[in-house]
Amino acid sequence: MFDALSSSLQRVFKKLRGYGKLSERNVQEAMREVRVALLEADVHYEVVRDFTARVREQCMGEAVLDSITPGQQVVKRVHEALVDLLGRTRRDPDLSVRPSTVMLLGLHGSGKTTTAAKLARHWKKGGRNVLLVAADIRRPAAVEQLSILAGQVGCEVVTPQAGERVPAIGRRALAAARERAADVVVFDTGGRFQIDEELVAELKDLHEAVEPRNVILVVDAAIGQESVNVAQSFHKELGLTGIIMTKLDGDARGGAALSMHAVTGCPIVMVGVGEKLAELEPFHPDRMASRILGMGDVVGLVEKAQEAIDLKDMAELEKRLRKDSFDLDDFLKQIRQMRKAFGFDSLLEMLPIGNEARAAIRGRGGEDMTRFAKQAEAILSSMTRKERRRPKLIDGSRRRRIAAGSGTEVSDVNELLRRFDQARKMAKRIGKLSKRMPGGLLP
Ligand SMILES: Nc1nc2c(ncn2[C@@H]2O[C@H](COP(=O)(O)OP(=O)(O)OP(=O)(O)O)[C@@H](O)[C@H]2O)c(=O)[nH]1
Ligand SMILES: [Mg+2]
Repeated sequence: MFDALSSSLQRVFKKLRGYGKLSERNVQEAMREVRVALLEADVHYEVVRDFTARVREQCMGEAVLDSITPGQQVVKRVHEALVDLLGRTRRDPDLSVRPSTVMLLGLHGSGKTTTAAKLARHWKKGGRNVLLVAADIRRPAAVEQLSILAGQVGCEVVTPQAGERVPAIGRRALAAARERAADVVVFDTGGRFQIDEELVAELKDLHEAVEPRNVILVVDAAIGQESVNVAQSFHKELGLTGIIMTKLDGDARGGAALSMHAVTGCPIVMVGVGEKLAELEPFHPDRMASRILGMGDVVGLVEKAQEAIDLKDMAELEKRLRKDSFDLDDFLKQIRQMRKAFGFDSLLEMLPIGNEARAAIRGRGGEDMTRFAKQAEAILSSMTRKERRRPKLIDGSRRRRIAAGSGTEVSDVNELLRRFDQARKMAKRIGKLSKRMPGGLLP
């Protein structure tokens, strides 16, 4: 979503890094370009004005202009300002009491019902007992939709009884939550095309009945600047504790996400990045800023791997890494898991390789990756077990035999072995990183 912004900012920085020394004029010019980039990304103009003023002021001092790496220093200031803009620190919904209540609200189609199920899945994975509540009484289909999603997630759902009003459902749900010792209760509410009195009154009624600990606005990033106005109005009426932006996977320009915190003062707690129930991510201002500046999100990558990769295999892998006995069998397993674990795109997004390299890889296509994985499986299966265990054995004649056996060329076998070498080095680095992280890579 931040692709265009990301590319323009990286162009500005590339130019800056090119100068051995920066003049005030260079900084002025760069800030003008940053300003245009942000405005084009649809960031609120007042937010843009404050942002560039702050960075310009910080960059004019000796600390930046006279440093040996002035370009880097400017990037650092922009990064810091972006992190602040996005809310500085990660803020989780408050789940400190039992049951903790979470009321979701928002306009029609913003993604409330989907997000309710996504949150349930997310918290359930974290070991919490979650209860979903269908407090959208206007549309019977809405209750049905939430029930189906609850079924997929495997959690219970409270649905309205005939003639029951929203506050009554709320109270009944709270009683059910206590009875079932639920840790979290998520209320899905009805939406409207616009904020109107009736909607606000209904939401306030529910608010009064259940006194939710978390009041979270679900807002569609695709509606751009308008989403910031929506957030302001709901905040005024109901006092939001957090915001979830959905459809960040779409082609919205991202300005709304960048303006949201600055304008409303509310933290973005999570973001929706797709229709599937797993496509919800915690929002980390610093990581998001790094992504925007093309620095990638290595921590996010490791976390994603953690979630997707079979823990037993992972423990085994860590052991083998320590003994430095990572072999082609492990590689095959890794290829299969990687393919299963991440979509090619989300993996690419997180790699710290800059937009140009990313576009180049994309140009060659995700098919390349899939084709590689398939071919790799064929080549690896044509090896003997001994060869997979001890790749060093694979000399010229064995390579020819393997190529013939898998219907590939010797150059393909060479390429695979080269990639294996890379993967082994990468795995070793991740192994080291995991040792530095408290508790290792494993939760
Ligand atoms: N691409 C994408 N689609 C999403 C995301 N979140 C929700 N959607 C889709 O948006 C549409 C509307 O989602 P719902 O969850 O039904 O929205 P709602 O706010 O409950 O709508 P109402 O109950 O009618 O007010 C569905 O087609 C969802 O699949 C997201 O993060 N990315
Ligand atoms: Mg709904």
